[in-house]
Amino acid sequence: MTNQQEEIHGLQENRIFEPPAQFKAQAAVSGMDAYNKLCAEAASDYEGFWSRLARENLDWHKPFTSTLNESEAPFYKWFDDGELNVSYNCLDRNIKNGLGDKTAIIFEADDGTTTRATYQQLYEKVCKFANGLKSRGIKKGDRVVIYMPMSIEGVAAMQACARIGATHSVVFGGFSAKSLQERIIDAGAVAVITADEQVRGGKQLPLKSIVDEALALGGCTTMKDVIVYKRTGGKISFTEGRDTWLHDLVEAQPAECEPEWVNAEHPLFILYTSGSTGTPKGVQHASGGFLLWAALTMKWTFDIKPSDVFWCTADIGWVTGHTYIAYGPLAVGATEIVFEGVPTFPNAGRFWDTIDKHNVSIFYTAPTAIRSLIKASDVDPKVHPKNYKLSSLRLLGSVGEPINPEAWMWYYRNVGNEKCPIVDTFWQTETGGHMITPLPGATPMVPGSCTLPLPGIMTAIVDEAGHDVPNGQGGILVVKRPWPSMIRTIWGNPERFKTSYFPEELGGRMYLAGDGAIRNKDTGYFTITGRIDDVLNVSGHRMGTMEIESALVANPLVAEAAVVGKPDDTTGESICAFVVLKQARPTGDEAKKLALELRNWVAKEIGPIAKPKEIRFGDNLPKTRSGKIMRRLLRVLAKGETITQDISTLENPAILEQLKEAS
Ligand code: 6R9
Repeated sequence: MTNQQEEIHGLQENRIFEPPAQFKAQAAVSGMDAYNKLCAEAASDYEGFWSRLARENLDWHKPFTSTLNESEAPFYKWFDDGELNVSYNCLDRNIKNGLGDKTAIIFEADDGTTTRATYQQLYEKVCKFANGLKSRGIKKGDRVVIYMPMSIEGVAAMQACARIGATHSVVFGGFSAKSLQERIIDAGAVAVITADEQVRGGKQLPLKSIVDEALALGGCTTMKDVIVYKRTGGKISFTEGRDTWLHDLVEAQPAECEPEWVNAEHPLFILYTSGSTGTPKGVQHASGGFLLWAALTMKWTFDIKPSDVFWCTADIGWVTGHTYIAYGPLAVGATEIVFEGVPTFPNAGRFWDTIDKHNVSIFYTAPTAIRSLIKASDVDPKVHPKNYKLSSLRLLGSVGEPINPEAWMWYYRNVGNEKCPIVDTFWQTETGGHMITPLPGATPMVPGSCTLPLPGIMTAIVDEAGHDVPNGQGGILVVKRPWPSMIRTIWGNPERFKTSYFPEELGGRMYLAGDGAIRNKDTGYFTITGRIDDVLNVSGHRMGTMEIESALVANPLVAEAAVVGKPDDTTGESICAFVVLKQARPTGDEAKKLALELRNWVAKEIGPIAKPKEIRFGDNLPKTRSGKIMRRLLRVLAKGETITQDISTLENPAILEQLKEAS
């Protein structure tokens, strides 16, 4: 391995940070002995381990007798003769335990206005919402799309669906009408819950009109209801018979709603995520196993205590917002922040200011946010975290992409004041919750490494034939045993589930994460080296290169397109598109104009997050004699590096010169 590779893989990182003694003394999992004991329990009696945890951490309406059912593997079932309700476990259970007057949610609006809901108030809101949905004929098993801003109502919408056994599919508010329409059709949704507008960084942005546009695109044959939460009072149009204001829907509803008891395997939600090929996949999660892991990782990874104020900065449109906003914190009776705004408004001190304002004790964000705030505080020292108290913090977390050691150190020193452990949590939409992460009161931390799998999570690194590779040698990250919060299937496409996640090449029983990883020779610690498929990670958002390419070639001007990732200091990766137009290759101002047009086109087709940062025009793309685009060469060109690889199979070497720089 070259020095550069070693650096990337964090192998040269030899700084070790022990968990602070004070933290360790009070931690749920205290010390490596406690961690090892849990791992040993899982290793000696896997089902016994999970069945104990499921009994201890959830309230069951009908207790389960079967823990893991492997009869239809890889379609694994957990606790599948048990019955429960997720919303009951998040609300009623806490009220029964005397937490009715405890604050469940502190809503911090974009403009700094604060609204609170106690567990009792949230319970009433959710029950009225659930009754309102029922009054529209929405029932157990129906799919409901949620296209909402960050709000108490957004969380309540998810909880209300769970309460009546409807399966929600949250679509991130940044997705376009077309993406929304595709998801509504794929899920066969009967209703969309949305808001008139959303507010971000002082600007009002449309939501309801995008829903109108999505439905006008046609094909949403199952769709009957649009329910609209009034966030801004902005002007929107209303379709009689189809559209209802949320406040009208819930007004006369009773504040109690008997939960719908569902089987543990009942689909709690579908969440679309990008894969390497084809359209986004509807990742389906089950009720019991998902909630168990959401609750348990709140206790293990976040060491949640009754007095904590927990803040996960994700959006409910992503899996992080599902597990660590809508469900996990409520399942353990915590107080959490729901944040509407952006990290840079009114200035780049917003996170630090909000931590002080609400005495946040556990803060969970993405490396891309940290890196952009490092930059911002270099430019404007007033927003540097040292200008804030931040004394309420006791634990920091990171999620979404690898955190580089420099960003880790900055976070540790300046935000955590060298007193807070950092949990670098590796997981995915498909895994439902954390997989590999330090435990804050146990695991010695190494910047840039997500360290060790949680107890019961059987991760390994294998080669392409599925054989274990020794520590120190990179390979493919897999999980060798099923776990409760794992993806159950791809909605409507079980075949794709099998081929994507349990490929025959690996024996058909190992979960393929899609990431490369390497374990440290001495410590066995995992470092994630990035996706091994054509999936990009831009600001922690997953995007398939194929999706962006399809969007580009859907433009009448475009003949061909290839999209690759390019390392980016702030966003981790950025999107670089190589485009061949039907017309002659544009240059100068013409190229600039067309690049802008195509970027806006992609925003319209998928959403602004998928906009290529750079577009380069060529007369052709580098291809093999059999016509395959040589993406590895494009990746080198995107980085601005010289091609040193073998190009003997390349049909048209002259094209490389043309694609070297931005048009
Ligand atoms: C939770 C979430 C999953 C992909 C995953 C990997 C990357 C997430 C990471 C990380 C290194 C971490 N990823 N956390 N890579 N270290 N701590 O982000 O889900 O949107 O499905 O993305 O993100 O590449 O495969 P999702």
